[in-house]
Amino acid sequence: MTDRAPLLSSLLKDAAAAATPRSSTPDEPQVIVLGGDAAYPIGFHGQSNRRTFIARASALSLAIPGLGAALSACAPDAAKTARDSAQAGDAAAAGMKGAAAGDLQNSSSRLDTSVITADHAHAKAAADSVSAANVQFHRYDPALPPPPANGVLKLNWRAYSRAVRIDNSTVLAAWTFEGDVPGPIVHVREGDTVEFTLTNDDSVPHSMDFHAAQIDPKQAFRSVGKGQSVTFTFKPRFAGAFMYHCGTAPVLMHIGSGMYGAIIVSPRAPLPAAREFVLVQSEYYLSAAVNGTRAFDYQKMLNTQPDFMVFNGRPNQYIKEPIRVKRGDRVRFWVVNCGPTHPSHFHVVGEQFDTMYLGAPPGAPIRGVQTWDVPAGGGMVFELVCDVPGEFPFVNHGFGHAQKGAIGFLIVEA
Ligand SMILES: [Cu+2]
Repeated sequence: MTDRAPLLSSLLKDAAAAATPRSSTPDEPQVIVLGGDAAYPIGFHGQSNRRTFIARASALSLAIPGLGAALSACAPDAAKTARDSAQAGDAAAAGMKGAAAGDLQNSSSRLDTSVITADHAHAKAAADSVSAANVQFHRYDPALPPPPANGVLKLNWRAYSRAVRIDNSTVLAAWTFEGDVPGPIVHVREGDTVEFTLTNDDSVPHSMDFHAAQIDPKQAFRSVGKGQSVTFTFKPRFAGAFMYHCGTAPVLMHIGSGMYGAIIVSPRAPLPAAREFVLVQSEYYLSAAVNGTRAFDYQKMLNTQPDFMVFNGRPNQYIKEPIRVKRGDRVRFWVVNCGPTHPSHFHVVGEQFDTMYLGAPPGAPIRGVQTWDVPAGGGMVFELVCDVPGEFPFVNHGFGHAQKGAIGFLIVEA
């Protein structure tokens, strides 16, 4: 850090300070419970938290006949808190009409997240707290893995809760695909076959929505309950950088809790040789620490002011361990913005993109780009030729968000 730009050092120091929970001590690992599966923070067994949980659930249930009544019956104060939260609930419930509780197999009835039992949530949170202190940090490898050699990619994935360390002082108890945030990078070529199975190990229903697929979402992207699986097959029609995510309602909660990643589709005819990297931008919304634990904050997700904005799940990870290439290399960034809400104003300081693809490469390249917005739920391809050695920060040029961790270094070695 000391040999790098003072401005950048200053920014990162400030960002790290801002991200430190007020109630923490320097040596105390923070456990951030992102998922509603851990809706009861560790050591927080009181009625007020139960009210919070029920209020959230009730707010979500407003658009669902029957579910709201059931929740009111089990919590006398729920009706009031539901009214208090009605505005947020209406926003969350948009697009969730006509659902019925318990119908897990139908993608139009996805509000089952709101019927997690308190006992389960509590037990799960406690289990997560035991393991969190021992969770090791690992740098999320941004390198694009090779596509399948035979044109068929078989994926058998599991959805489950897991503690994920994102920096020295912060551990997430996230909802995950395959145990990490983001989930694994998927790479295929246009026209390959993806045979996908998701098995849900969690008590919360989950699902999978690949943006690279053209398929009936009501069937393929349906939610499944604990111990159940969903299988579907698709052939990506277009090359590009695509998002995948859990589509179980409220989608905001499931994406906000860690269930997303990138599926990269290369064109049949190879693009120019390059060092290829995948950057997934996303946001974390967290409540204050309670006994070292921070629960996910659904209201914050609705308010859209994130605590962290990150590339590949960890704030500033490529500042500490940069992406390194050689002088003369072409670098191709496949940038996927998983949101859940904000755009990524992607930019490399001191460089220019000689080629950028809004849509499927190699069609209609745009030349000489400084910055381009990747929308939430979108993906684009950015290329540059590293003919100048140096240390080039890649950033979300919306600096209110770069400041929260969406920044890294591309080191071009001479
Ligand atoms: Cu999910």
